[in-house]
Amino acid sequence: MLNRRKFISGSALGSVGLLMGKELRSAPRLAAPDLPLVVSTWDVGMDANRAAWDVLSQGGRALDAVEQGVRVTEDSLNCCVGLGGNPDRDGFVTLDACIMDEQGNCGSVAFLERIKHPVSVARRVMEKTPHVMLVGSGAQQFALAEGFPLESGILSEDAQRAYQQWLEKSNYTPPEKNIENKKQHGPFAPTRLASGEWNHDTIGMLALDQKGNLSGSCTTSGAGFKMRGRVGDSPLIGSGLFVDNEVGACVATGQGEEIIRIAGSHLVVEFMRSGLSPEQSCKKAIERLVQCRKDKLGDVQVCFLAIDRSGAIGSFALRPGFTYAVRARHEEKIYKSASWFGN
Ligand code: SD4
Repeated sequence: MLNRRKFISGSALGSVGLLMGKELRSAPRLAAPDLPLVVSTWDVGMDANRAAWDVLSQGGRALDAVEQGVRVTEDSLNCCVGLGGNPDRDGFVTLDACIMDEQGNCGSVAFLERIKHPVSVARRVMEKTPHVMLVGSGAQQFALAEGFPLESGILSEDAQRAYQQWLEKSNYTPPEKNIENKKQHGPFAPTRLASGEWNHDTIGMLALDQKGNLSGSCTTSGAGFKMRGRVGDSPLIGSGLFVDNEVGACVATGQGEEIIRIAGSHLVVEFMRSGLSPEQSCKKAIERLVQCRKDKLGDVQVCFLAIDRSGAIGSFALRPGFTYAVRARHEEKIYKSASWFGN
């Protein structure tokens, strides 16, 4: 049963201050002269933000910033985003990404194999086709025609090791069916990594440029050892990402199936449209999920990160552990998000 007494209000969390070097609570609202601004999910967002900042600080466009920013993470061998990520259960890395600009233009790719920068392919879909989304071999064919190189498809060392380990049991257990985990930890058991951390196989980024225009991007290798062909929320406009220049923008990370069910990022933006702050809006979306799914949520994590058009930043997650990185003129910091289950 869900226990609402566990719901800790944002204001109570505000007094906790710095925790593990990360500041709890969302960043302060930035006055217009403090623009530009970029935020992204998880600690890996720090490096990605730097690349985005190079674009933004020179007066560049938010759209270019969010593309350049997450390309850094797609390139990195130190995290699971991009081709370095964990494969599906058949041993192939399949990538999902999307991008959206201040005019409602958007592009996305899903189930894309052997292409290093899905976010850039998504941008080409947006700019060079009459469509929003290309998937699988069609997306790869388009990428090749656009001059993206075909990569080897060989798994990274870490992914190879993880896959070999997974193959020992080949245990495909979608979170809501993970009975053992439920028995051990209750219906909202912690997520799966041996290290105890959520697997950061996704980065989502939102930027507000000097002109006050918003854009966002999201890129992922998706859930490790997923069924072949499985696509999560990350490439789905409205689920993994949504941008409305009149209101704000939101990006999601965590269990894609749950985020899709509530069209999470769009929902957060709509809450902002109704006058709620970014943090209140993220929190309302998590509440909606909890309300809809009750004890069906299994051991999943779901996290939202949002900014409004004036530069206010907010986040909220289902469970503790979600972090996000902020880069603005006077700050470069990782924040720890509040969550439904406290911190
Ligand atoms: C997915 N939302 O494919 C992604 C996974 C994720 O941190 O965000 N992992 O469901």
